[in-house]
Amino acid sequence: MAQKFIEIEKKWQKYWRENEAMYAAKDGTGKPKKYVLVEFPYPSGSGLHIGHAFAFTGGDVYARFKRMSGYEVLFPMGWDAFGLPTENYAIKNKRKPQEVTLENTDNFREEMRRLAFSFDWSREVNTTDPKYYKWTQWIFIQLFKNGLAYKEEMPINWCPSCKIGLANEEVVDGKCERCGAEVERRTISQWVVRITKYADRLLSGLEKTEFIDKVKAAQVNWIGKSEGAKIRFKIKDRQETLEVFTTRPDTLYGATFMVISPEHQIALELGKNNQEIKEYQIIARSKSEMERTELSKEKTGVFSGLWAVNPVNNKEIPIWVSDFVMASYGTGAIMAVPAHDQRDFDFAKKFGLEIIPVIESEENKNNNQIPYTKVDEGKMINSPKWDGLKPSEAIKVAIEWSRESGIGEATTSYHLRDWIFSRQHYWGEPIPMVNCKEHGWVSVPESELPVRLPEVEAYEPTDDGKSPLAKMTEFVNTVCPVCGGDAKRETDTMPNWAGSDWYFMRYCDPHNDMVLGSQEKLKYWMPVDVYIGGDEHNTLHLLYSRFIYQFLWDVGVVPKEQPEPYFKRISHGVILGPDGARMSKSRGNVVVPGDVADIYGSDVLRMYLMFMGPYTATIAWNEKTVAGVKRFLEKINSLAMSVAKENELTEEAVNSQRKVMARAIEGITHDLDDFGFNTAIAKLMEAVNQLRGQRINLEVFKTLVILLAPMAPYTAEELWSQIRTEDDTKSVHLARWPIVEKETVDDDEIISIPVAIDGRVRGQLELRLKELGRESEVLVLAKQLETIKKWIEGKKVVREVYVKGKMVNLVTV
Ligand code: ANZ
Repeated sequence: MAQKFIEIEKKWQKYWRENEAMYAAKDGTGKPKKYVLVEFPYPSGSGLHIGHAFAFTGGDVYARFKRMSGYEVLFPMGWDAFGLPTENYAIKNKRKPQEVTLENTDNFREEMRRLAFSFDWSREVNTTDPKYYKWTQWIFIQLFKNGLAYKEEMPINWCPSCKIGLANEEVVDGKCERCGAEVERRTISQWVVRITKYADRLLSGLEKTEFIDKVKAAQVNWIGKSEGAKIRFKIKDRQETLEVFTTRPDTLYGATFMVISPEHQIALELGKNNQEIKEYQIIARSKSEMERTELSKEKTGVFSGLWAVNPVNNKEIPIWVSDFVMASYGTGAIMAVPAHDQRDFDFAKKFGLEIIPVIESEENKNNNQIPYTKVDEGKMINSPKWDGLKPSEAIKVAIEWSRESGIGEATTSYHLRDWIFSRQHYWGEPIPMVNCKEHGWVSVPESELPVRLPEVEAYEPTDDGKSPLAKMTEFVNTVCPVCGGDAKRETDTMPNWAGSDWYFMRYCDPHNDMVLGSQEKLKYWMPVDVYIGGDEHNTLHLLYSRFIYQFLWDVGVVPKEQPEPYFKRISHGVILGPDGARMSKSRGNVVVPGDVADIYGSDVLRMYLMFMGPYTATIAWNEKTVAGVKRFLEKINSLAMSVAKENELTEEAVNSQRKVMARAIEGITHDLDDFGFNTAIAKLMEAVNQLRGQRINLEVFKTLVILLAPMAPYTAEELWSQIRTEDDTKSVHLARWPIVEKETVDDDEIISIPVAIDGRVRGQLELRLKELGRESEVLVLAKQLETIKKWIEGKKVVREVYVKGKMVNLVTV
């Protein structure tokens, strides 16, 4: 058996390779389009891992299914190849990252071909290809020209082991996400991208997508929009005021002290002459944000010596300096209300500060040890101006009062920070900027792009935190594009996110040298209909790429019709080791897809991956089920021997077999549409069991093979080659996805067919099964739909396509 599947795989790989066009997406055909995207991998030296195989198989089954269902499918692949792991590997092995990348991508591509992924290889992209990163750099220049990229001295998270600055997002529990080393803080001059300007757009844009709730929530939480007020407190014996951001102005009477962050302007000033504050600031600087804000952390702080005046009752309250207040959020200062905020409570307890409750409810009446935080229950007390109100009402009254008194106003804060875009590393896109004494930072003229990454011998990160490019004088020294005088190039490179935040656009028009993608092609393919990826990318990658897309939309690079890049987002599950734990080398529970394919063949691997459970679930590997899937494919193979000769079966027998298939077609089509791969396979298994032991009608068997094709492409192709007749397509993967034949079911059953305008579904047409064949009538009915009329009004319909029983597409100009 083993020998046989290897032979079959080789044969069809060769055939598919020679006929690669069958999987190539054609631009702007009359057919409705489906853009199916799976996150492109970082091509590591260890080859495809099981998570890749799982993610890509799901995408592939769906893409094949949609292709067979009459869609023009774009299912591309490429390489997110810049980044530290390759750089580290190359340094260790004294090789060039360019060479290592080439080897790894070649290896990945071969492995993907072996697993029969139907990618359109003519559109392959590689983020490290100068032809590609020319556009990554071009996007940066547009950000700069539009005031969205600026250089600033920023305290950054510094990983002493990777010798690299990390974005906040790359620090997990105070440790470097990649290597686990304790992260320090350092201040260096960095390029920063103003993503915060898009905070509201990134929120409102979600309404135009069909992301599942979990993904939307991840985006919303990350942006962290918070409605509240700014309130200014007088400082005793000083001119300036201290402004705080609070979401709870209702608790003003309970504000018994204030806290400023160690980096607050006032603290910095005091630190110059106050040794205690100075030392506190030095310690705070070495702590990560996570460490500082953690709720359970023991509170520390220093009294500033200053007093503020609570505007609501003119009470004098002390101002403290503490690191649990962050400089970068709100105003970097807070009014502390220990009776109703946990951190303030802990702080007050530690330093013996006053605690005044201002909300009373059933819940907190007898227990003042736990700060009461709710806004929708209880009533205000000890607050003469708004006693008796519910906290939520008092918030409004307090804001109004502060506005009238001229000491405050309603405001909104966001947890989203600007995006630090500089990395002090070699293996990334050079930032296309030049510094001139006279003209400051100037972008490289677009005609000079790409700024190529010089190929050099040594590129180890340096201890002083500078990029290795800084040592390459030939690269560094250049002329100012404005005045022609001496100037120096930026030597930092871009973060890994840069290449991956727009790659889905490049697939639409991968070879265009003039623009990053033509309007026409972007208009046809965008948005991505389904974007498949890991949970870990539901926040940052999704947010960054949505931001870049929205920005490019604003500057007219992408067509106005598509304000969001992704329509649906599917986050697939994680495959655990056979022991139920996360796969890891140290545990020795890693399952390598290539090894499984060696033993059982690629189809078994694919089918098992899809059958083991819901696509979105986290499930442990189970060798027994692999064997079960293998037996199933053997069963289907053996059914081929039972195909009946013409007229061998009675009409009744044929009809009963057709009924079995009708049910399978309906169920499997529905499931695949919903990414229910495991249930689709279960239905296929059920159909096979019902047909077993009989002679089988040829057409019925063909249908079975077509239904199998997306899941087990080799087995289906081989069977098809044995049974196909003259009228059939040469490859099963070009065959039409079956629809339920009308005589097998009730003629009057109503089914609903999507009606698309220029490839985008705009309505649904309800038809009786017996009407499905009447093409001209169907087209007329489609155009009369209320939901469709408004889209074609004033336009000319130049092409009308009806894919029987599947869909209508109207092409307009
Ligand atoms: C008084 C108060 C009373 C607060 C109360 C909360 C509860 P979110 O919801 O995350 O926006 N805060 C403001 N700026 C801060 C900073 N830079 N660092 C640390 N904490 C800061 O949180 C807003 C609340 O977090 C603000 O409302 C403020 O404390 C605190 F019963 O003000 B509050």
